[in-house]
Amino acid sequence: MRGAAVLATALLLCLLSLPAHAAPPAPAGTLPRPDLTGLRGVLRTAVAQGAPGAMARIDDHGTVRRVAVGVADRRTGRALSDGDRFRIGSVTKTFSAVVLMQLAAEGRLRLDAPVNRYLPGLLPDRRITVRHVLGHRSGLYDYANDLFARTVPGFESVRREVFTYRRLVGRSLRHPRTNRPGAAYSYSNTNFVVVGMLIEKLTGHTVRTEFQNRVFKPLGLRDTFYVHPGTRIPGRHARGYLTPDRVGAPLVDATDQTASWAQSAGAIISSARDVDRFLSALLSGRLTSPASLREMRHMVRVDDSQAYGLGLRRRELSCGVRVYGHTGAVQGYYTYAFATKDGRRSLTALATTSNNGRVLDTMPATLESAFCGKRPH
Ligand code: HEL
Repeated sequence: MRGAAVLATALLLCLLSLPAHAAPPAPAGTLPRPDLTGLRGVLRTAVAQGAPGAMARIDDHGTVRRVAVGVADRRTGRALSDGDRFRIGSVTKTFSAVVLMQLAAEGRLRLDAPVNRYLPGLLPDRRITVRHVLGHRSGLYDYANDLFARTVPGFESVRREVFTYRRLVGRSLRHPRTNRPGAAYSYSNTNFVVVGMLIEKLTGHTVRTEFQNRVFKPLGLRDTFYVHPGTRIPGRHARGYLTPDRVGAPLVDATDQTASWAQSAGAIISSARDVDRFLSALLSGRLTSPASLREMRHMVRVDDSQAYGLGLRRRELSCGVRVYGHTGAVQGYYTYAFATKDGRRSLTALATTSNNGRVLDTMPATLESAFCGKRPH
């Protein structure tokens, strides 16, 4: 009797700790069908709010669903297609995390060792571990806050710049740490610049080589590139448009840039097909050992509906489905890329503008349409 009461209390506590708007996690195998009409409506809204184009691709147990609205290029008026390549911004962080987790599984580094063991003297605090940087819990200040305090001048000042990793870390270290190592989640590009440095130090190769050999080639990602410090997107691609801070100012075509400010934190170019394939491979265990995937999916709560693992976000949807992936914002492009826990349904959605608050607020609804199968309100 007493056992049952304890169990009931535990269950109640567990339910109370769920986000206010979310249903309990949905049991496996009950995923609703995607709502393509709803998805098209969300993308149309993003275009009405100022994105020149918006598109999404769902890969669902081998069935592909595609929706695209608006243009890929405002000058030529070419229609956007789900096959267009684009800059995926911080979805790159999941690729970088995969490479580092592979190196950890090969015994080349320990997640709980100090970063400075592998990069002597880099960080001012020896307590910052590899796990802290992968989970944004290092307290390293995000140098992007300073770079992009003013959106268009900030972008134009880095558009053709080539940064070394050390220079980016140096910019972060001008500021005090945001928290004690491990004490709190605080998102920072600096963490994934450190991840890039670790990859290069441990392998003796560039991150481009490691991405290619460990992820792009094995998965056959033929639309995926790490172009740094070149400025062009190869092949057919969507142009990306930055929204200036001044209301009514014309959009800035931000497609061509070195993305050197981002590198291993955000410089990959890809397509919806490839990103879906990547997430599906990762979550179904084809890129890391089962133990590494468990570590990546071990989450720290960010807010009511989100949590962060190691280079991996989790979103909890209104229907109780939990999805794993990342979001990305690089000048001109805003990406949502998530998949179910088993990787069998994945969604990549893109809006071809960034720094537009209304579009950014609209894009999460793509997840509801893709995984909850009902029209978003
Ligand atoms: S920000 C994010 C997203 N992440 C982070 C990273 C990435 N992208 C950046 O740090 C770029 C900053 C934005 C640049 C620019 C724009 O919107 O294009 N904004 C400004 O200049 C504002 N003054 C947490 C949203 C992520 O989803 O992980 O990607």
